[in-house]
Amino acid sequence: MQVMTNRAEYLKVLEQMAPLAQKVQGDAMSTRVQALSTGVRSGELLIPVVGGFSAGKSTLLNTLLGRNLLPTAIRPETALATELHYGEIERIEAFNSQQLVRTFELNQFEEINQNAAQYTHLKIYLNCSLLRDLEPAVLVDMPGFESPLDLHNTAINYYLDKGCLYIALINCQDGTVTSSLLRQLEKIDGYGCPFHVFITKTDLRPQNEVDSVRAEIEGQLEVYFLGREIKVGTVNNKSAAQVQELLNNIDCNQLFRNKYLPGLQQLGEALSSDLKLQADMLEQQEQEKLEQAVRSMEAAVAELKRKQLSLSDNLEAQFNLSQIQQDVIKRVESDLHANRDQVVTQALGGNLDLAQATFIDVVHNAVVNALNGKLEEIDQKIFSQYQEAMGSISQELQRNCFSSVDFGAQITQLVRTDFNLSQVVTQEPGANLGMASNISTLVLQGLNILSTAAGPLKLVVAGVISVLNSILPGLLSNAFSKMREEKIRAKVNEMVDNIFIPQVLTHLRPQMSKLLSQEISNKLEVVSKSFTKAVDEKRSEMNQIIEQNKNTYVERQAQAAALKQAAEQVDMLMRSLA
Ligand SMILES: Nc1nc2c(ncn2[C@@H]2O[C@H](COP(=O)(O)OP(=O)(O)O)[C@@H](O)[C@H]2O)c(=O)[nH]1
Ligand SMILES: [Mg+2]
Repeated sequence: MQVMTNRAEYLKVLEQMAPLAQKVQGDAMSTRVQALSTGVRSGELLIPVVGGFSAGKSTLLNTLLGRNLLPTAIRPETALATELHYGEIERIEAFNSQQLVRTFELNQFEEINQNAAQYTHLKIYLNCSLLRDLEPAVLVDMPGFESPLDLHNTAINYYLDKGCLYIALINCQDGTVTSSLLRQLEKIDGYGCPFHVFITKTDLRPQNEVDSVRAEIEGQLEVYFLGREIKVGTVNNKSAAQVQELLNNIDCNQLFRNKYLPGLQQLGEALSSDLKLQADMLEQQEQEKLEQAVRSMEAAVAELKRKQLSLSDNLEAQFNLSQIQQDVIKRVESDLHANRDQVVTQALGGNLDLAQATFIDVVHNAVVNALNGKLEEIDQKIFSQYQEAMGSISQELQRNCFSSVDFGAQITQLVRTDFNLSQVVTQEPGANLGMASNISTLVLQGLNILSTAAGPLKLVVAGVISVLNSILPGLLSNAFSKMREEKIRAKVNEMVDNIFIPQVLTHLRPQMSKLLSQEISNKLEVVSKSFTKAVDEKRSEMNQIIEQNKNTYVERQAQAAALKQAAEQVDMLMRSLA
């Protein structure tokens, strides 16, 4: 177990922040400080081991553990995301969403696999020094990027989002990095998370071929990451020395800092500006102005609601949905054609399950690639629309009541703080069911903040995958029972191009526009609710200050001075962190 100086430092800062947060009216700030303290105190650092189906992920972890524990060579639908924890009593815990549903012995994997559809993820507890020394880091054995089961995908997406360092594996027999892995690495990198790439199964190739595959992949990564040099390591089922060395040198302190410092800083800034605002309000001599400010806040809530309605009514025009939909379908079509041969070979070889998994993987990557950037632009656009709405309220307030305070900026800062908090406060993987259901489970430590704002693509991708899962088995077995009689490969290819792929697109097209609008409506709702909540918080603070205005001006000035002093203390704490 590494000694975590950063954890201790952040906890100390949060401990000092707690009484300062209590000085602001209302308990929302205190609750935030508490929620973050809980997150920091119990925070685990997840290290997902990612890579395509059959890349050798479970085998690598078995080699590291020195025991043949995790099942290998299993079918995609039985693969469950599995956390590896240190624990004196060895066991496997099976979860369904947030619930621990059953505990198994280590040798009961077969039974777990048979019922895999019922679980979201597993936690294995092993009494071994590797895992103990790694704490608070936790290795996670990941299934391929897309499981045929929605339930499993919620957990997969959770880990893909929440890791703080990633180990990516590529089967050296593949020779290249797939586009899905590249996309994944790009996303990880975009979050500022480190990743390490290894080629696996190097015992199956002569050394010179392994070297050239490694050089090839390093070249590919360098091009993709614009000239950055990324070293690729090697492992096989006899030696995991290079991964072991990586694990020995993991800097948990640095990882911990990456994960928690930004949220802590945001919270500090929000607290400081809240204290200053309340001091200003106390010093305000004209009661009327405060009351006017409360009315402006009420107007702001109404304005936010109007904004949501007007954007929802014009999704198509505002966000150019049909163009996006067309681009996605076009991309899916061309990627399916490009990967046709591989799928046909698998299907003609009788492996319809594998053909289906490959097919889904291709569509998944196509959708992710086509939407890449676009939905983030939409996020930005939604956010700035709301910011703008707050801006006009802010101006009115500045004119009428508080010339020195930018409410719009404060509200936006609060919303950002809450989004970040919801990202770092630990939950069970199954809780992350995409935005729609998050809205109904807005409770985190008694605080109404959004539980993780589920990456930009999740709903669409999950929707597409579930459409494919429902139509593909029928289409595939139908098509290929006919095709096997055709024997001639060219003829089969022609049928795939002209009948099979168009059929898939026909199913996908109407779903795509439905999913896109649904995704954007959900985003609107989430953003609208967060802004409304922040405005409500300010309004209730103001009402409480108005109550206090029974006190004499001198008393209020003394209170204001105390608040300003608290704000300075918070600022000082924040400076001590940098
Ligand atoms: N020869 C050899 N086979 C391996 C190696 N790693 C994995 N395999 C085999 O490849 C298959 C898939 O491995 P698995 O660990 O289940 O892959 P996962 O799907 O990424 O977890 C299994 O049959 C493994 O025995 C390796 O280094 N050498
Ligand atoms: Mg596996």
